[in-house]
Amino acid sequence: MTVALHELRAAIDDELEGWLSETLRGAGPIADPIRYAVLAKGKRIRPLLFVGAWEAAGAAAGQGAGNGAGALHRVALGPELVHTYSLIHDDLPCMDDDDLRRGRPTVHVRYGERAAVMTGAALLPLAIRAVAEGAAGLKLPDPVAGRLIGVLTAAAGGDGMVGGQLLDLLAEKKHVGFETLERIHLGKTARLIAACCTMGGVAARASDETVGRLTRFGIAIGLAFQTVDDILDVTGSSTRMGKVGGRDEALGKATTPSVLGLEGARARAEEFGREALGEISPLPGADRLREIGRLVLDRDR
Ligand code: GRG
Repeated sequence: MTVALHELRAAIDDELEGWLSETLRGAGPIADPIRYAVLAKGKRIRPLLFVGAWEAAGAAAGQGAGNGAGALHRVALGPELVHTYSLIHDDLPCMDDDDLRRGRPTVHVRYGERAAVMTGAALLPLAIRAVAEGAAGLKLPDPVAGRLIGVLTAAAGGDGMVGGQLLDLLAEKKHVGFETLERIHLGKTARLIAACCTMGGVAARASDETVGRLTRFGIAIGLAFQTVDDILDVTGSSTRMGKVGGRDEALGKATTPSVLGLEGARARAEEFGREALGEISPLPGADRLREIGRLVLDRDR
């Protein structure tokens, strides 16, 4: 039986809470800022995409259901932990210098800069551990577990999220064209989002054809996600978003509205959305993934 999206999100939150309590036992003072950052109210889009992609790949009836659901959700923690690390580092004074995140003071404001750097660093190995443990729980063969970790780490690294973030910083206060902007968005945001979708297909042992569709869906929905994020930074409510709006303009960031205007950005987000949904239209189990895709496009936080 498939559960509603809010129930799935609650199950992922439960897994996060339970797994961190168990894993951080004996970790000492780093446990507090880790829990503070991870258990704050994130939307959990990335773990939801992982589970949605796994269902779309046709695995819902078999592996991972019942007793295996915990293991599936544990794999889903991997991308969420990488993402949370990126938010902590992105908020640092030497990066975007933000004070508010997920409706609370940022980790460096609450615990100090040194603790924030170390909290982010601690989340990366935790992410790999979650994927490895989840894959073992799902009884996936070692090469499949290795592939899951490979997809996640490639997306997080120098030609993915970290590389995209550097391009983003280098583009500050410069005039950039749409192609450069798309490279930045692909690296800093879409690669990790796409990795969640690829990982769902890989964990479900889907065909290359299906995994390819899920990856292309993930890239397009990831580009839509960042475009909507740029729009919300201009039009959104800081209270609703849990972070301060208007920061992109203050920092002189290259964004879709700054390059294409607000209307152009909205049209671009819809175009990416259509492209994404088209990729998964032949997959019979893709209802959940479509629902998450629409959530990405229609979100207000
Ligand atoms: C400092 C070594 C080092 C690396 C930096 C900071 C970083 C790596 C990458 C930053 C990538 C980044 C923050 C991209 C923005 C992606 C984005 C729009 C995040 C917001 O995601 P949501 O809305 O957040 O899903 P919640 O809080 O809901 O989880």
